[in-house]
Formats: sequence, structure tokens, C-alpha cells
Amino acid sequence: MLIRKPGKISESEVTPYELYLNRRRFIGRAGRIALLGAIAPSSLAAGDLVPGEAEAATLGPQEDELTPYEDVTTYNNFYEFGTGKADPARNAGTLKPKPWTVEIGGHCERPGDYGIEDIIGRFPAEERIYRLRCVEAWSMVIPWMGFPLKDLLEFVQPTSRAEYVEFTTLYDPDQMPGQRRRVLDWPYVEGLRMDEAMNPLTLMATGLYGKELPNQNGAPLRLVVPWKYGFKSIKSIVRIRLVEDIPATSWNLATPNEYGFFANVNPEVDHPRWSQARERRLGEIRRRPTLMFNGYAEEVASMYDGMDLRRWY
Ligand SMILES: Nc1nc2c(c(=O)[nH]1)N[C@H]1C(S)=C(S)[C@@H](COP(=O)(O)O)O[C@H]1N2
Ligand SMILES: [Mo]
Repeated sequence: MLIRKPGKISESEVTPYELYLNRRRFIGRAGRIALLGAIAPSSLAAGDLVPGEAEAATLGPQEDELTPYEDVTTYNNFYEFGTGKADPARNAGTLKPKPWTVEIGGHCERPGDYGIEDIIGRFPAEERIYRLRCVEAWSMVIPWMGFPLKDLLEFVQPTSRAEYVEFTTLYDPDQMPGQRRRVLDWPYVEGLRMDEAMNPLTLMATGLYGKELPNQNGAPLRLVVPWKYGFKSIKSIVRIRLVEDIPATSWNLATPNEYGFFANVNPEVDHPRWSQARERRLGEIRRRPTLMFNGYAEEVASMYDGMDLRRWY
């Protein structure tokens, strides 16, 4: 496991980042990088390991190098701040991720408005190293901090009528100036089927590289669904609803023949305008083959048994 240093990090970031790297090197010696290893948030601050972490599941079939922090935070899609890849890092300073409230409702026993501090305090963060593959065929490997969506759903107790989970991003053109242009039908919305939402891989991310989530990456709370194309991983979430009917999703509303509800990474099903067979890791020139379900087939393929993945793209 190689770890590349990011090109530029500011002085103020050096200490936690170096603690982070030291800890990663230690894990590297202990074995392969833990995918499902739970790390208490305090251990990040202290820079050491929780016993048992190295026994957790490994990263997967490809040798994955972490994508540098600099790339992860400066090459983004977040249309609320512009449609260029450099726009979010440049423009997302207007977003105020504190204070922040997430409204949880629909078919559940404990609906309510939950403050972000309550959420972060209630569901302890773990580190998860996940590949993320954008439909535009670039990919990244990111060490996220967050908690499984499953933990939050079990807390609010979905009723038997809940079949899907619908997510909504903040709508506030003062904070998100890109919303003044109708490039998408704002606010950004996404959804998951209940089994997908309850899958242990589905993460609510609150940070990356051991730090708070930068605004451009979806502060203060975003979804990460590693076996689906990047657009499912909705950022800066203000509402989560448990619903009976399949939720509308922003990219499906915009271009239904190009973007379906499921959006599972699938090298065998091309996007109507380009192949999905290969991908380019940020920071690399060569293209590598894209893996079925982005390499997470073992964990997720059974959810789609019997489904025609060409039809349900
Ligand atoms: N609210 C919102 N969420 C969003 C987007 C967006 O434009 N708005 N872009 C999506 C797309 S297309 C991708 S590839 C990922 C990128 O996440 P990253 O910034 O962590 O790389 O965010 C997704 N979530
Ligand atoms: Mo994307």
C-alpha cells in the first residue's frame, strides 16, 4: 500500500494530516488497509490504532492508493457552486455548514429536526476507505469519516410502509449561488431503496482524511454509496424522508435516458454517449478497467439478483 503525499497543504493542516499519515503507515505494516475497520474518533486525534482493526475486511481486488487530499478537495462536482470541476473549491466558501439541521421524516417512529452536532455525537464516526467512481469515468480512493446510514435509520425506526429513502440538499441561493442558474431542478434530490440504504457499506460522511468535510465535498453531511456512480452520493443534506414510492432523483429528472435510479457502477452497460468499461484515477494517466459494482460485488450484488441491470441502470 503506497501513500502519496498531497502536493500542497497549508501550515495549519500539517499536524492532523501528518498524524493521519503516520497512522496509515502503521496500518500498512499491520496488513492491508481495513475497509470495514471501526476507528473511534478519539483514536484519530491520538494518532493510534484501535485493536482488531487490522483483522477487518480488506480493500478489495485492486491495489488502491489513496487519492491525494489536494485532488479530492479541488476536483469536484457540486453544481450548486458551478459546473466546472474547479468551481466548488473556489466558490463553496459561502456555504455555512454550522449550524445545520437535518429534518428526518416520513414513515418512521422518530421523525424530527436533528442538529448536526447531535447526529455527529450520537453516531460515532468510523474511517472507511472507499473508491468513488464518477459517471464521467474518473475515480478516486478516499478515506472517509462517517457512520453507516443504517445506524441512523435504526434510530428513527422506519415503519413497514417505508420502501425507499429520499435525500434532499439545501436550497439557498445565497449560500449556493449556482442555484440561481437552472442547470438542474433545485434542490438536488437523490434516493435509495431500503435494502440499499440499510447495506452496511452505505455511509453518511462527516469528514475525510481525518478532518471535517470541506464545503466542496458536501459539508456537513453527505451520502457515500461506493458501488454506485458518484451522482448518487448527494451532498450537504438537509432532509431525509422514508417514503413508499420510488423517489425522484436529480439526474434522472434532467436526462432520464442517461441516468437511472439505480446507477450501479457497471462496466458492461455503457452510458448512451460513452463507454463505462474503463476509468481514470485522479492523478494517474493510465486507464484501468472498471469493476462490476465498483469492486463491491461481493457485498452488494445479491441485492440485485434477478434484476435486468440493462433495464434498471
Ligand atoms: N448536492 C449535490 N450533490 C452532489 C453533486 C451535486 O452537483 N450536487 N454532484 C454529484 C457527483 S456527479 C459526484 S461525482 C459526487 C462528487 O463528490 P466529491 O466532490 O466528493 O468528489 O458528488 C455528487 N453529489
Ligand atoms: Mo459524477
